[in-house]
Amino acid sequence: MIQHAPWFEEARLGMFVHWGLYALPARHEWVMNREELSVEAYGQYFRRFDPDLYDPCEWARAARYAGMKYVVLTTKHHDGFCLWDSALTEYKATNTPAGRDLITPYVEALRAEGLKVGFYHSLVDWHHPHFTIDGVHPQRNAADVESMNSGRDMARYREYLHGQVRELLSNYGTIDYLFFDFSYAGLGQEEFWGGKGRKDWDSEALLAMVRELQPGIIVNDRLDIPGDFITPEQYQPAGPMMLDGVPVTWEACQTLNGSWGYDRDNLDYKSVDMLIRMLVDGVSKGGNLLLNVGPTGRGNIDPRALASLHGIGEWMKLHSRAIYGAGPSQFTAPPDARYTQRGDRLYVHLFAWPFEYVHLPGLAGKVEYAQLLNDASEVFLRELDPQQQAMNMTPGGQPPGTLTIKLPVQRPDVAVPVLEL
Ligand code: H79
Repeated sequence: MIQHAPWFEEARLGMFVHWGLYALPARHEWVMNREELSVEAYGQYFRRFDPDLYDPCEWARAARYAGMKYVVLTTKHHDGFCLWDSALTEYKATNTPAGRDLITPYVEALRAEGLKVGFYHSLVDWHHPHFTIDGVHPQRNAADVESMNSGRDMARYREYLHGQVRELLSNYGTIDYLFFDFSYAGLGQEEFWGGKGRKDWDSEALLAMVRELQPGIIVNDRLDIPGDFITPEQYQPAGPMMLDGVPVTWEACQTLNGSWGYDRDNLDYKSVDMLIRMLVDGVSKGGNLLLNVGPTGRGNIDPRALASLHGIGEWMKLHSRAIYGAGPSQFTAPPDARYTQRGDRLYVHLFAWPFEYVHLPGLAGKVEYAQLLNDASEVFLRELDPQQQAMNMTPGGQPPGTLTIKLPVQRPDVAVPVLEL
């Protein structure tokens, strides 16, 4: 647990929002880099950024309906475009057709819905004139890279980075959460592609400033120095995450369809069932899920993403007490199931629906009462006759200490049925 922010692990589910100029090309937030668009070419989106449907109250309501407890918005992504009225750049929403600071209404909307306020801020900046270009591109040589970097001075970018973070943490009241993205020193092959890290950002000083401005804030782990929690990106860890043998606070960030920014033609949507299984899997291993939406260039969340959030909300309405404040259990779940535990309540999340019986190793004699969580209907704990078990007449062959629970034939019509013991 993060000592100064117990709310975080209690929350378990948050919403990531990737929103910026890349919503207009609508083909992944790395489009500037992937298609090697110059700052000039990318400028067409700056001149046309006109989010007439931007209503962060709607975002906040959608997040709350889905059972999310906090929201994290890209104040600036790698393209360098700023959603707030920074005094340190002209490359900001204020100077687009949007014509205003977009962060103020965002923080106000979250607070009005009782959600914790999170900022994402990119360390990488493809727009700033002093951010040095990394590495040797397959089509470039070292001399080209050096000439492209002539006149670039990372010290000046560093000053800009610190100044902008100071603005964000000074001008918008209490900020609960900060996600820096990202350091890529130490990934290997630095001699090939560079690799920026703590020296480039002056991470120690940056983090000290963050904590001084916002003593209650929690900060992720991508400054290339330790933070408050670690952030697996687009994968589910195999078990509780550990550092030097000690469990650490972690939060997986995941996309709906493989892209963070709005990606019109990407139809690789995860089903609601899969998203809920990912949430449950994470909580059973002690982690949070930060689930991303990428609003459109008009500022609304598109119907496909809204449908996912809605489906999650339907499930959370009935099952959130198996999620909020829950974590791993000391007991081992049977195949195709996950356990989450809160106090003396054990929750059995059934990813598959077996015929009649589910067998829970090691739980015999430990459970007083069991019910389906979705409708509080009792399910019977079954005593197995050892003689019949030996003859395979009962759903037996289970090792001693196994608790058997009798399930209805009809699987409850919810994404993931849960037993509460
Ligand atoms: O904002 C979302 C993504 O855009 C951003 N993080 C999430 C939250 C992100 N995308 N990719 N990454 C972070 C990691 C990218 C790593 C690579 Fe590379 C980019 C591998 C190859 C190009 C940088 C350069 C690291 C290695 C070489």
